[in-house]
Amino acid sequence: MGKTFFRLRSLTALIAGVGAMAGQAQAAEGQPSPWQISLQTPVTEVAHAMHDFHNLLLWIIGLIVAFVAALLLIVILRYNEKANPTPSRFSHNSLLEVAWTVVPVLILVVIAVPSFKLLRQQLILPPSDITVKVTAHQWYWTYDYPEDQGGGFGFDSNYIPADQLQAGQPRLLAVDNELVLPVNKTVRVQVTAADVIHAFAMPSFGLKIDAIPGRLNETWFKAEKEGIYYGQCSLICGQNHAFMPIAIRIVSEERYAEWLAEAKTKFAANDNNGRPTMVASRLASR
Ligand SMILES: [Cu+2]
Repeated sequence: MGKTFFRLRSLTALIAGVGAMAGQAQAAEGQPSPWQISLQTPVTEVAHAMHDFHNLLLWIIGLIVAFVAALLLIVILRYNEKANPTPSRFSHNSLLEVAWTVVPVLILVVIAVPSFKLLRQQLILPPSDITVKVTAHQWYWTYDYPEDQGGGFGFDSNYIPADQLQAGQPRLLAVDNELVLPVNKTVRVQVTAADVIHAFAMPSFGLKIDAIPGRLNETWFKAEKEGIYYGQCSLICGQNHAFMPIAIRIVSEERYAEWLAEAKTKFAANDNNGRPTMVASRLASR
């Protein structure tokens, strides 16, 4: 009786624990959370597609593991020396050999179809509403807003050291100047680097692209939800690689227009910042 009660109690505790973990995983959007067990909440079409693909693969992998484990168990139990003292001596079975060649091929085809679909979605840029240029440096990011889209300024984005954090700012993710962009707009992101290779990555957007000196890479996103989203440089780039986070604040269209006006004054002194003024139409033609 006591034992059963104890078991029941551990089971309840386990269920509560898993529930708490699931709750935790959903608690903080746009950033990792303690005990998170799945991917970060997706907020773009591409990120949703990535999650679906991930879940499909999880099912396929799970079924293969279960199948192979069952075969192993059968072999161990039924064909051990004791249970099967005189083994058969055949070494070929044409039907089986065809099956174990064809079935994996079919599984790969099932994986390939959504995989290529996702790649198309990521790599073929839809017509964009806004362009921003991202330049990686050792060890911070520079964001440029094109002149012909109400911008014409650029600024640096540095992480906030742990002893200067305000309430609610996550350590090693919060930055002084966030990349501000509007919700439900297709944003073309042009990525390059000024020194070594870095990578611009935003898990909630399903976005990761290399920042390579002398090369202009392009990607895109369309965020469905306002909020603050965090990412990190994702290619080891030197001693302070862990100290160049990415913070994107997605705001309403009205707020974005206000921010553009404020930022124009705030970053006026940075105008050009030694860089040629950025014009989206000129960059888009590349
Ligand atoms: Cu980096």
